[in-house]
Amino acid sequence: MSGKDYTKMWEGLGLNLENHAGLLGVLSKAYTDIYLSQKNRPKAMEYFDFVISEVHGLRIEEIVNAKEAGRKVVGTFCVYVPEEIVLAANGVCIGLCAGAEVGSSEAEKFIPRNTCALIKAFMGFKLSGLCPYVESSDLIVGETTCDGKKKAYESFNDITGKVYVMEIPHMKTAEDRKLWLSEVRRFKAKMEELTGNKITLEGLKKAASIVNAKRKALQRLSRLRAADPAPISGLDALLVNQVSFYDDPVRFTEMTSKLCDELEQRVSQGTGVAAKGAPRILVSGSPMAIPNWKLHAIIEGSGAVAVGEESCIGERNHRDLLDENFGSVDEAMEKLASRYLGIDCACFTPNDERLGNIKALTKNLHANGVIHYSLQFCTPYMMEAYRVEKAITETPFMRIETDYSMEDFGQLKTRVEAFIEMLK
Ligand code: BJ8
Repeated sequence: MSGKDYTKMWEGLGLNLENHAGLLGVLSKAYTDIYLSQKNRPKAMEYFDFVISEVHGLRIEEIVNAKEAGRKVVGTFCVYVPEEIVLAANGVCIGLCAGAEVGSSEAEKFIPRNTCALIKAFMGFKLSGLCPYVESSDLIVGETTCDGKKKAYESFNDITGKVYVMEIPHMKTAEDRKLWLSEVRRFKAKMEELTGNKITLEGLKKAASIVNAKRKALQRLSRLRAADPAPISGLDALLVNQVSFYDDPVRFTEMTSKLCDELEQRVSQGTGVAAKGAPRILVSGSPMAIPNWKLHAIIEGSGAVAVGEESCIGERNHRDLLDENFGSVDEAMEKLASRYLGIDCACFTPNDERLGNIKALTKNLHANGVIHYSLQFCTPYMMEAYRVEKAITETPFMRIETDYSMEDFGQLKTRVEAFIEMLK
């Protein structure tokens, strides 16, 4: 942290100060052990180190200041929620997914034990008074993607009183597209009501260019990871993708572009984070929210490099740009609906696009192994892993199911090491 004392701000947000101090201590230790111990990191990662050190400090202060200036804060849990609409209403959009095992016993008073770790974590963080993002949100947007989230939002609304749910269809027929377009329009109306600001064509154009610029910077980062030797570790690239959900989008784009400039130089000089020819792994599946760095730490601690994340905290979030060629607010809604319905979440059936996307990514990133990662009890991704395995015929494949605890760390490490050994 910057050394500034944020206690008053945290108190004002209603955090449990004792629990919160414990969480920051654990986070800081994990970050030092996993991130700061890496060798040969790009210099531009210093910015992201700083962001993490201030993730509950300076960034929250910025958000609190934005609220005082009259802006509304919208927390989201899913990449289907159109960020452009939030920005066009002059709102602040932040991702709320949580990646640490916190407050499970509290969460289990509202949801079953066999719920995925991500859902348990967002309930647990709130119930333990640990999440300044949830506390600063004026509106929390949920979605009807998987059953676990859909039902957890009912309890989450009982607890917070600020949940709004978007209905996401589970197929992509013409009728589903109509339903989704009407949901995008309903969300626009909700944002106008929340903020008191009319969403205009000009506002949407500006928002589209901000969000597309962020996507382009992330796409550039993704392409640079195709080089051998890889110019950046998977851990660092994952972190950049995680930060993209929290940071101010314009500043984030600028700093990610700086990182990419440095990576381009590294590629031209043949500088990498691992030796040329080191095994290259594509990680595919459930999202990895901050501070879930477990699998990447295992992969990279075993002598391989994670070169891509086929995940919502990764490719699924930035692969498709919004078509900015719209001439009216209604046309913008249609383009938004179409762009967001292109996302290939395992909650859809059928979801064949995802299989093709994984194959293309494996080829483009020159991955020589695919590790399919599902959070335990994440039925959509656990189920779809079987179809992915059948589709990935030319590349060695491995399926992993785990949660946020460290109990299976040793067992996973043994399996991943054996897999990587086979790739050499
Ligand atoms: S678009 S992946 S962000 S829903 S891990 S809570 S799916 S049981 S997070 Fe997701 Fe949107 Fe899909 Fe992406 Fe349910 Fe699975 Fe838990 Fe999950």
